[in-house]
Amino acid sequence: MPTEPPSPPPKPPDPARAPGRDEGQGTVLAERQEQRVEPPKLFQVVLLNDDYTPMEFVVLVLQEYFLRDIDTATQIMLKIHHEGRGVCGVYSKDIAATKVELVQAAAKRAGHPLQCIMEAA
Ligand code: TYC
Repeated sequence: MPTEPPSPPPKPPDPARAPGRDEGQGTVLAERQEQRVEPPKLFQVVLLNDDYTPMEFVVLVLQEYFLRDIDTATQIMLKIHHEGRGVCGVYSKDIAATKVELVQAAAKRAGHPLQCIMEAA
């Protein structure tokens, strides 16, 4: 009984046909892919007014966590006191979230009800 000839081994991929390679005619094709990089979304960190947190503590928070000088910190604190809320700074998402956590932790440690939130700028 005749035996079947062994089947040929599978062919390796032809490197000349891979994208961007020499197509066998001395031409190299470069694939141009449009890349769009969106600018990072920004978030504002906002302090809310309350009736109990001392003004001095809010000014200290603005100096320590938002790097405001004492005059600017005082102006921001007074704006919050009169208008109910005020923007402390604008940051990328991670930095804003970290500032909110640090301020909330500092307020809790000091026993003040100060509220700090972040929102899309
Ligand atoms: N309203 C507070 C007071 O009269 C002061 C205050 C200002 C509290 C800003 C919070 O985010 C705040 N002691």
